[in-house]
Amino acid sequence: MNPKIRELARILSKMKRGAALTGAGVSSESGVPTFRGKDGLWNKYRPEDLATPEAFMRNPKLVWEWYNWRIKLVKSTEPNPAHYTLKEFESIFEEFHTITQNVDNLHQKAGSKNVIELHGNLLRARCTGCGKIYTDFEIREGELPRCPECGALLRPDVVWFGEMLPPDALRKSFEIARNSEFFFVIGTSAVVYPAAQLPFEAKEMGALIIEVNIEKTPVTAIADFSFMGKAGEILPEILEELKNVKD
Ligand code: BJW
Ligand code: ZN
Repeated sequence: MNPKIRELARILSKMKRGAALTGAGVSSESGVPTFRGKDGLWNKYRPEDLATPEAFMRNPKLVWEWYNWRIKLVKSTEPNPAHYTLKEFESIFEEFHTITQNVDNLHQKAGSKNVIELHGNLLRARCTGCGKIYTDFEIREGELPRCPECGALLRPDVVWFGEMLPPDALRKSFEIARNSEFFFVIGTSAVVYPAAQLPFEAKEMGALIIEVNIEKTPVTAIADFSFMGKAGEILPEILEELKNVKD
């Protein structure tokens, strides 16, 4: 066992309140593509064409086609050991929240209850007219989905560049970051704001920062523990060691 993991587990075993900020890297072992990096979506597609309100107004068909592909893909995936570990953390610690930038629903599918979605969810659509949320919307080939209530176009219920994050989720996330004794930052490049501010906020309030990523990020410099490796491998090791220490 990695001695750093043992040391971390000893420290965590005395703590009560914590959280994790997760990003696309947490789901990559489930087969969901990340955004940045060699195999990332933004290496193949331009965010300006697909993930802004302007892109949607310009070409809703193109945007929906891309989202349909991603919705199908995500529906065919399953949570991995990283998601399941975070679910376990909810019963190991007195208070534990998963603040996610992911839109793939995999934390919920793994059974996590305290999930805060900062960038929305692919499995929901929202009416651009009346704002109604739909969880079972059907998209027919070559047709744009419309609101059964008001007839306006539906859009994916996700947060695009230049859009505000859901205010309640954002407020709650900052509150959690400021009140956490420990704060995990897992599988995120930590470059998209305001989510990327959360680890710095937690650090400023004295939280222990634990990063799990296959490469360095802007958070690495402030991390008390930095594990360079796959989330689906490192997190279960931390969980196992935590259980050993607690016994
Ligand atoms: C592993 C692993 C394994 C891999 N184990 N690790 C200049 C111009 C315009 C705007 C801005 C600007 N400067 C700042 C802004 C604001 C902008 C922003 O931050 N831009 C930066 C990119 C510069 N932010 C916004 O616009 C936000 N809104 C906002 O700020 O509102 C106020 C405002 C309004 C108007 C103007 C200015 C401000 C909204 C951001 C919305 C982000 N939306 C997306 C798409 C969601 C919908 C969808 O999925 O289609 O969210 S973009 C994309 O990035 C997605 C992600 O949630 C987000 C973060 O990405 P994430 O999760 O970190 O993924 P990656 O791929 O970047 O990283 C993966 C990591 O995993 C890597 O580090 C790997 O190493 C690692 N990894 N495998 C462990 N197995
Ligand atoms: Zn409507």
